[in-house]
Order: sequence, then C-alpha cells, then structure tokens
Amino acid sequence: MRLARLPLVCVSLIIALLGCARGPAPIATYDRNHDGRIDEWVYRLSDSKTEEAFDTNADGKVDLVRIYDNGTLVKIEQDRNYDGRIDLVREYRDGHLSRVVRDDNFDGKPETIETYRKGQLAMVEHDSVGDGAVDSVDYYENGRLVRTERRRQR
Ligand SMILES: [Ca+2]
Ligand SMILES: [Ca+2]
Repeated sequence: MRLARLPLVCVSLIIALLGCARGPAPIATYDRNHDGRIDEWVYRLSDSKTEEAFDTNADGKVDLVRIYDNGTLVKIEQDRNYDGRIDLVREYRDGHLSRVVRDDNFDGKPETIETYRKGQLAMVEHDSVGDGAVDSVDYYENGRLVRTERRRQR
C-alpha cells in the first residue's frame, strides 16, 4: 500500500496560510474614543513596514488601514460602507498617489483601477461587469482624457 504524500511545497503553503490567518500580535493598541473598547491596532509587518488599523465607527470591525514603510505612508485601505470588506485602496509612491482601486458598488469586486504618475491621473482601467477582466481603458494627459481603448469581452 502506498501512502499518499503531500508535496512539501503544499505543506509549507498550508503552514504559511495558517500563519497568515492567525495574524501577528499588535505591538500597540489604543482606545481613541474612550468607550472602553480598542479601536486602533498597530502591527509590525516587517523590519521597515508598520500597519495602523482603525475601527472608526466603533462597530468592532476594522474599516481603515494605513501602511507605512520606513515611516512613509505607502497604502491606505478603507471600508467605506462598514460591511467588513475593503472597497477603496490607495497606494503611494515617493509621497505621491500612484494607484487607486475602487469597489464603488460594494459588491466585493473592484471595477475601477486608477493609475497616477507623479500624483497625476494617467490611466483608468474599467471592469464594468466585475468579472476580473478589464473591458476599457481611459488614458489621461495633463489631467485630460485623451483616448479610450475598448477591450473585447472573452
Ligand atoms: Ca468599523
Ligand atoms: Ca465595504
């Protein structure tokens, strides 16, 4: 009889996933609104990266996350309708906004991705049906829409 063997890579992946699910312990917690419940958690993600997570509406769920690299803001994640799912992600590079991922209809699937160059809007990718495939791309120059490219649906 042969024993079924899990490939080592699978095993280490499972361990990694379990590690992620449990999450690291916060290095600091705060009760900013003084209601007796924690509403800010600070995590160390790596040697250079830290994360601040906030519960801004006091429902016990994190709805705002800020990630810093060497003290510089690199990413903001927001749950604007407080359903427990992130619906707006803003990424920063060299202090400038570089990318915005929006789920404006709050279905859990982002339908707009904005790309910025030096803080100025350069490209907007649309996934209007929410199937994960980009169906049109708007290009901007000096803040003005100059071209729209449509992609054929698969
Ligand atoms: Ca909340
Ligand atoms: Ca949400």
